[in-house]
Amino acid sequence: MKNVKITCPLDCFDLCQIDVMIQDNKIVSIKGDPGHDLTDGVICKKGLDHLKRHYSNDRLLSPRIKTGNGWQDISYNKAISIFADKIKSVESKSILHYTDAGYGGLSKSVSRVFFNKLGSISTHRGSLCWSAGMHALQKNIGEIKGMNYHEVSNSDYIVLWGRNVADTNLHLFMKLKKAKSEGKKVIYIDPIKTATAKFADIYLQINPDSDRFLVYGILKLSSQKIINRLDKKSLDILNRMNIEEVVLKTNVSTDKIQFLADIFCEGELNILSFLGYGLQRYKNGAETVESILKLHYFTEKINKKGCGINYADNNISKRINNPYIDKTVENVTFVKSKFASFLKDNESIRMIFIDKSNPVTQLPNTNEVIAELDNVPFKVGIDMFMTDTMEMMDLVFPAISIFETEDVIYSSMFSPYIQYSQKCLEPINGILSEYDLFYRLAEQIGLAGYPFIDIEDYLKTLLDGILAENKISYSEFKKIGKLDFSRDLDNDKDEIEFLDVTLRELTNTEVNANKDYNLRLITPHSKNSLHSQGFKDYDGLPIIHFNQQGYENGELIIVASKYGKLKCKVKIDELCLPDVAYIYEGYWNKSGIVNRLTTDEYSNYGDQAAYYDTFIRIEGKVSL
Ligand SMILES: Nc1nc2c(c(=O)[nH]1)N[C@H]1C(S)=C(S)[C@@H](COP(=O)(O)OP(=O)(O)OC[C@H]3O[C@@H](n4cnc5c(=O)[nH]c(N)nc54)[C@H](O)[C@@H]3O)O[C@H]1N2
Ligand SMILES: Nc1nc2c(c(=O)[nH]1)N[C@H]1C(S)=C(S)[C@@H](COP(=O)(O)OP(=O)(O)OC[C@H]3O[C@@H](n4cnc5c(=O)[nH]c(N)nc54)[C@H](O)[C@@H]3O)O[C@H]1N2
Ligand code: SF4
Ligand SMILES: [Mo]
Repeated sequence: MKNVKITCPLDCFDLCQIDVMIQDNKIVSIKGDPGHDLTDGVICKKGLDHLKRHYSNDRLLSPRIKTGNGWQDISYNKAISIFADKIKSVESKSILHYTDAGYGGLSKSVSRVFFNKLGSISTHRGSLCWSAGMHALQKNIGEIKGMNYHEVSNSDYIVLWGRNVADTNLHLFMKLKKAKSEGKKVIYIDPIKTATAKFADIYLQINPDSDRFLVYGILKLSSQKIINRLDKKSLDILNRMNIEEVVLKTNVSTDKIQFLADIFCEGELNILSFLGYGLQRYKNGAETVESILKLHYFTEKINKKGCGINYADNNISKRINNPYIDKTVENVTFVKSKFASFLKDNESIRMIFIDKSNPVTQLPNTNEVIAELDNVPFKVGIDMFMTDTMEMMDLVFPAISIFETEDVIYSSMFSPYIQYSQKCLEPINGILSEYDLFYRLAEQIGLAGYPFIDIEDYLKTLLDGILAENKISYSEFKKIGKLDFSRDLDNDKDEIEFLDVTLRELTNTEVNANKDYNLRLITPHSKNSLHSQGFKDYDGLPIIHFNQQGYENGELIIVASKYGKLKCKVKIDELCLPDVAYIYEGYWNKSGIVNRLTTDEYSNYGDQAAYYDTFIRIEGKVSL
């Protein structure tokens, strides 16, 4: 029996290290590394599913091409020739590269290197995920800095602003369970009464997109010492607000706002805020994150033990330099959520390449995405499975699994580690890794400047700065398996400096703005699936949760937004706000893609998809 360590490559906060047991060239079992401080011997269902996905009968095992008679497997030689000929026949700007974080290892960054070497291409900017909040951090504190989880042990209160740790950040949840048993208090703020809400000591069922009003309410009810720190413009804004208005906007009572003001003003108490990303999937997302940063600034809950904010952290990513990407190449860019509009306005796009993502289910406004994607003459994708996106391609390449390559992985979301992931097995059926595929493609078209080096040299080069700083070699890094980049409060460089300390005038939420569509639709992330990946084998209807009179569990209804319609099964949630409904994101087309309903509008700052600014109505019941 051989024991190998890999890292979970999913787009998750936690970056678990996983022990893989191998016998006779077959993986027998996997489990969370008990010696890893964050993983602590536990991995979630999504992590355990890596094994099922690796050995799945549905896995793509060969390149395939769409023909008049459906899909046909073809050899790599043929598939690479077709791909290379197409690339050579079009101008680089008419190639669109669409990608996301479906796999987090550095080895698969070669697709970006490849397209960069082709010249100026078309690609997206902003994000479906976190970019409104990133904008707020960059603007207010000049860098993406996040307090590390070790500070939980020094804090008295932990405030979770829409960070649904029980479902999306399991290992912070485990740390908070321990913290609670030691007497620390957890406050959870979310419009939906999630599993985290049930776990918290104090739960505030806030109206969607209103956290920034809550923050201003807290500041308004703060002690004179805090008020004295505000400049005139900020004070004027607070003076013009009244607390009844804040209560109405937020659904949080005056008593609770006063309680928050009291703890934030109490000098002796240490408070840590963990911000989720659901909170900023609004047009006003950046303003919300900014307001929470400023709350910590004014109340001085920052730059000391047990205090601070965790949203994301670039301590590792800023140290990774890919010398093979020429940053002077200027691409044609569009806001990611506006993918379909860009295609509509740019008939010059002749070819699209999609990797590490499933835009047909994950981009907003699916109906337009499908219609516009359909018009692109040649489409190529790479995935482990025939997803709804891969079904729309003309040429598909299989992807290897995490067990089939060595890699280096980090997550800028939460885990402070960068980790080495060992190769466990040779790829099934001799399929090519993305690393080898792009190497061969680059060879075939004679791509100047492409790094024709082996994978180990590529990874080593990307880690140059990190290895030098830690005074270790790549082989030593492989042996240690991980390096820790936790922010350190004793290090001046890790202190947070505020660049802008004036409160801004707040923009109203869109609540009830749209009378034709009376329910706001939130589409959060589900516990057992990483986006669409865990819904592969689910073929029931999507489930809609709400608390509306006249409906019963299990009934089927049609819901509509101005973007499309969806057939759903009802699940009554008696704790749901009256004007809110929620459907988890990630369902495949065979069930019904929730993004058929969502808006493709984006945040005022940061180009973030404003998914949760979607409004729907119930069009009627349908029979089973
Ligand atoms: N199991 C699982 N884990 C995941 C993922 C997954 O798909 N599945 N995805 C990963 C990725 S890519 C991401 S981006 C993260 C996302 O991690 P989270 O941010 O934790 O997840 P979301 O589901 O986007 O939103 C969290 C909560 O925000 C709430 N919310 C919505 N609007 C507001 C608001 O205005 N104010 C407040 N206070 N709360 C609000 C939602 O109701 C939801 O419960 O999770 C990562 N982890
Ligand atoms: N309505 C709604 N929509 C949302 C969100 C929401 O809150 N609401 N959240 C958004 C967020 S936060 C995010 S981050 C995006 C995520 O959007 P995506 O990243 O597009 O979502 P996934 O479904 O995880 O798709 C990843 C794909 O990569 C494939 N894959 C896995 N390993 C590899 C590999 O090694 N190589 C290649 N080439 N492919 C691989 C998987 O099989 C899967 O099909 O979704 C967004 N969509
Ligand atoms: S999905 Fe997240 S919590 Fe689950 S095993 Fe992977 S890194 Fe760990
Ligand atoms: Mo995300």
